[in-house]
Amino acid sequence: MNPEDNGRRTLLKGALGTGVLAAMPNLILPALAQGDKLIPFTDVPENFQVTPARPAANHYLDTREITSYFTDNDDFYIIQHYGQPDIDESTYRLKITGMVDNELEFTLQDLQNMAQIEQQVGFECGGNSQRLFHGLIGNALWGGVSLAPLLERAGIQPGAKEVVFFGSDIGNEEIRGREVESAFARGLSIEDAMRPENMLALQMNGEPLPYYHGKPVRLLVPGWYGVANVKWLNQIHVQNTRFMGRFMGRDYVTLKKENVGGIERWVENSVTMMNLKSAIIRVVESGGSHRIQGFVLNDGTPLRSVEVKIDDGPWQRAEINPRSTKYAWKLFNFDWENATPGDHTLVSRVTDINGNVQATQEELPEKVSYWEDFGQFPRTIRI
Ligand SMILES: Nc1nc2c(c(=O)[nH]1)N[C@H]1C(S)=C(S)[C@@H](COP(=O)(O)O)O[C@H]1N2
Ligand SMILES: [Mo]
Repeated sequence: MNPEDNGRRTLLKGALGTGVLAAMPNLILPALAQGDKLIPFTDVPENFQVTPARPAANHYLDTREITSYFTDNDDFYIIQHYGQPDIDESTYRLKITGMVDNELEFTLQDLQNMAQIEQQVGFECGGNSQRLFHGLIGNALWGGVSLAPLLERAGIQPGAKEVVFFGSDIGNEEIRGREVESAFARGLSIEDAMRPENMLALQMNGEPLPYYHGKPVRLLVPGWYGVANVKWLNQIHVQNTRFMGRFMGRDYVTLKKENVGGIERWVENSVTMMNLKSAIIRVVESGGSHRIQGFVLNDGTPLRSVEVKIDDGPWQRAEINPRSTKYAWKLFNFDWENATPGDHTLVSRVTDINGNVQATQEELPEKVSYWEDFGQFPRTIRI
């Protein structure tokens, strides 16, 4: 029995007053039952080890071990660039400043007293990669307050262009020979900031936001790469210039060759919405039959299909977990009939309703840099 599923059941009952979701079978990626066997990938080095989350360290998932729809709070990946500030909740303040009619300040209690919303949101780090078997991913049920009404209450002034979200974590950056103190921050255009799905999360899977994940308040921009989801949020600033801090202008900047109005150019852009991506995370054998499992993440565009290809065989349709909501990750299953002993290569690809197909590495534009690694990911196993 998966303890997390248990927690989810309690939580859904409490939060929604219904057991509808909980009553749905957890048919995708159940914990390994007795007699089930994880088939080892031959592309995972023997010394590949995932350590539990620790203070002031990054953490990723061992994707072979994903067994539940919501990622456990203690296991959800962690990326923090400037350490982890420990914020005293009793003195915590969130300020809204800059080009607004009313500058506002909220205590944690103020935010907790507002109308609360809940959303399933999964995301990945823009630096997630095949090298980590795509372990920088997670999916959770987030609770908190909607962002747009707060910005409306502050009253964004004409001429404003950008909303900047500052975390309370501060690092020393050397910029052109000069040491400066800099807070983790990201900017959104006014239009992007006003998306109705953006929220300030106070809760994660029914618990107060954990320390590692931005306690007490973080921004969530559903459908975007993780870097947009500013943790330990303490200031929202409205301004009339683009924000060009490290995590907008220097890091999390993709480089690729693109056709720009008929001219081939090298283009750099800050990572924004998640690209359409799927990957195989494990193969389970049970009673002689094999099941290939994986995940999909994207910007929320509905999917048409996920397909799996075994060796040089045809693309075959996988089954997508029906409980997945718009911004949650989508887990998929493929029953592999008559798997023969020996070495095999497995790959998945996802197609959305607009007909966008996940590209192979070779089909991607030249040098989609380290950031945004969303090509097809062939895996090798031995049966
Ligand atoms: N304040 C702050 N927010 C942050 C970061 C950070 O270093 N500091 N890292 C970002 C990055 S790069 C990612 S991928 C996500 C990771 O969120 P998680 O650690 O809760 O999984 O948080 C984002 N928000
Ligand atoms: Mo990230």
